[in-house]
Amino acid sequence: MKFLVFKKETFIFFLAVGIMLAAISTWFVLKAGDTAVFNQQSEDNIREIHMVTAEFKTTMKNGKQLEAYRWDPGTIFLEKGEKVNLFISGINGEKHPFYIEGTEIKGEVKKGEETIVPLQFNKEGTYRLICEVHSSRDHNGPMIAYIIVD
Ligand SMILES: [Cu+2]
Repeated sequence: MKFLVFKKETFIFFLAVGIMLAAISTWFVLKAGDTAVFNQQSEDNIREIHMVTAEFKTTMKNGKQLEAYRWDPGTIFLEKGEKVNLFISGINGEKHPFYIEGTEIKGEVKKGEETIVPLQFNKEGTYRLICEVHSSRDHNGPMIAYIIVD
């Protein structure tokens, strides 16, 4: 009889310990989950700006065709020091090799592909994103976007 009572107490003791362990591990799992979510958020803190390559085209009464390639949007705004990923999708035009004036940044946007350009400017100013083949009206441009940092 006494043995049975002892066993019941032991059972309750282990049940209590088990519940405590479950509670503690749940707390750790939730805490770890929070950390993972926080890390994801800080990755997501890099703002995304999406841009496309566009084309204006028209036919004159005399049959002459006019066209102009553009970055759209043509102006984007960044805070000084802010990290931004610029996603440029190639819609119109086979390819647009580009550079950003005053930086080492250069690349190419191809039709049907997306080019990701990480941006971070530590100096205020206006930076021009220039397509090398459509840089002026004479070359079916100007395909220039303005990056304004302040
Ligand atoms: Cu171009």
